[in-house]
Amino acid sequence: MFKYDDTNIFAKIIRGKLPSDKVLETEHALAFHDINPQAPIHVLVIPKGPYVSMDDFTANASAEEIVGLWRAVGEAARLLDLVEGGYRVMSNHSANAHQEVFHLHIHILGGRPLGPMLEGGDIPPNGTWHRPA
Ligand code: DGP
Repeated sequence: MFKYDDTNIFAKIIRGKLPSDKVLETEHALAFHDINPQAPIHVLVIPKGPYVSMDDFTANASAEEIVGLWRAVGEAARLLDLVEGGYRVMSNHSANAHQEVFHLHIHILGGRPLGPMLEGGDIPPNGTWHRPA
């Protein structure tokens, strides 16, 4: 897997070298608005530690960091008043998921009906893709 590169955009945001429109900051996590929103509310929640993606994080982060990140996801959604209307949480790991920034980030999307879970993309015709058993 990729080695963490601390010149990535989100590492610079954590260090205060780049600005962000902050929603929440805790000991282990930072939440800020996505620069290219895909929904009326589109926020990213990132761990402060140096983790490339969900794979790196779930393999190597401490229990405190893992709890801290997921608590921040829930807290950010509450602060953004998304609980009643509903929201979607997702994270892209590597090529098939089209990960663009190589510091783990959890997307929170909401503010309108979001439709089916996956739209577009290169989905193979029926019968050629099988859910893993
Ligand atoms: P992903 O494809 O999951 O790696 O999504 C990366 C997201 O990061 C994408 O929705 C746009 C967002 N993004 C990229 N650069 C910046 C930035 O400089 N600031 C903010 N707030 N968001 C950014």
